[in-house]
Amino acid sequence: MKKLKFPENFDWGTASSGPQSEGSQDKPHESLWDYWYKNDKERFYQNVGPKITCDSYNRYKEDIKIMAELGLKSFRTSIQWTRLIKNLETGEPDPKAVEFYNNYINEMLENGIEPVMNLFHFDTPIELEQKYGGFKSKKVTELYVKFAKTAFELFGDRVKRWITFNEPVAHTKGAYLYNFIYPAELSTKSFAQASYNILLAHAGACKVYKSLQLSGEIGIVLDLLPPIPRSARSADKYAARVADLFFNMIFMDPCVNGQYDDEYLEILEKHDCMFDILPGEKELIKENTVDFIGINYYQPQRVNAPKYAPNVNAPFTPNWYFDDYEMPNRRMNVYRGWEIYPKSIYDIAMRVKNEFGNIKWFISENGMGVQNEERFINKDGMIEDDYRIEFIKEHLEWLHKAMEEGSNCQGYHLWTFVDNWSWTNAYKNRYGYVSLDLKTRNRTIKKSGYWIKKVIEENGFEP
Ligand code: BGP
Repeated sequence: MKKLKFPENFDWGTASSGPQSEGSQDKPHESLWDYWYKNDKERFYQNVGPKITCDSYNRYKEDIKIMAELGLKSFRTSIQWTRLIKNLETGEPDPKAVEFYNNYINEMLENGIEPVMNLFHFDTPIELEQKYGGFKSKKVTELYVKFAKTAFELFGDRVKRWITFNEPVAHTKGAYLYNFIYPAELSTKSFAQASYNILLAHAGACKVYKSLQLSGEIGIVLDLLPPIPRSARSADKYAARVADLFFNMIFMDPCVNGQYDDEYLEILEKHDCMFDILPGEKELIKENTVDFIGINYYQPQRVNAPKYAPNVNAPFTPNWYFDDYEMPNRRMNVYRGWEIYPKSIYDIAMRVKNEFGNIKWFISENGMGVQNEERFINKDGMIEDDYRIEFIKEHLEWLHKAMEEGSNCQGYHLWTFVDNWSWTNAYKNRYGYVSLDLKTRNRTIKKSGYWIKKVIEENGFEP
């Protein structure tokens, strides 16, 4: 079979986040995760919290050495708001944190790894949740922009790719619709307001970044879960349309095109869930669209029209319009319980090309979570994760096809580098090119790590 070749400067990278990899040592503040864990351990897989994670706070040099050994070109992680900022009201930084992030970034650069820095990976400081109600309040939007400005001023001379938020809708969905992120308050109105305030925070950060005239780019990472209707029936298609408006276009439209789809706003109005807009905000959004998009893709969302009419006496939820549909015989990652459907990566890529002005973008997360991966350790102590190699290959094949057809994709970042701690799932699902020993925190390259090294060297692979 013909070898698939990628463009000359294709960005072969990998991604993690601060709260999932650094550990909480020396942080001046607690995030909502630190707090939630302390107060509700039962929610966390095997009751394990984010205190140590990969201990990259102390072991980042080892991580970067392995990245360089594998030939990876870039690494996305996040600067923790609760670490960098000492005074949350003024945005004044903590000197110890400044030193840590300076060292971390410099170490990447010295090893030829481009740092891609994200400013929010689901980790609001708990004080801001408790004092102001988190992103339901525009005060928190303002404080986020101060934090972003501090980060740009401190590290913007060396960081050339900035991300304002990771999967903002996963955050607001989890916090206000589906009960998996603190404060787990079920209210569509809060979902809509917090999502809007995050959009303002994002646009505000983009504005400040541009005003500083640093020579870099700024974007956002979105989890586009393409909703696939169960059938061609118009009711199922409409169900997919609404799921798309609420969970994809809610950020994609305003971040790239500068405005919402009116249909989303009409649905909110109809159910009395419209958010508060102040003068000047529409213009802020319009004038501060992104330079690029990062797209996280794991699995599609299959939907159909709801079977039953909604209970109109209960509070409105977007699920009045669609139900998740478990297609029989769909291909599953049996180790995680998620569907495997690589073609969606092609569909997303072509949609970006055809509907979003072919804006520059990259796969910022894609990967395969596996439970109890220790069972695949060979006699030399290496995890033989052939399933992961297969998974990556298939997704890259579809991505390559889209790029051949003109989609402006610049890179592929696997989630994740070293197996990390993942929210309430803790260490249940392992995703890395590199495994983490939970007793010693030692790192061992998996078979997929050696495989990607070869792919990067050859800038392609045989399908
Ligand atoms: C993405 C998040 C990551 C990571 C990943 C895997 O949505 O951006 O932070 O957690 O999902 O999730 P899980 O460990 O729950 O399988």
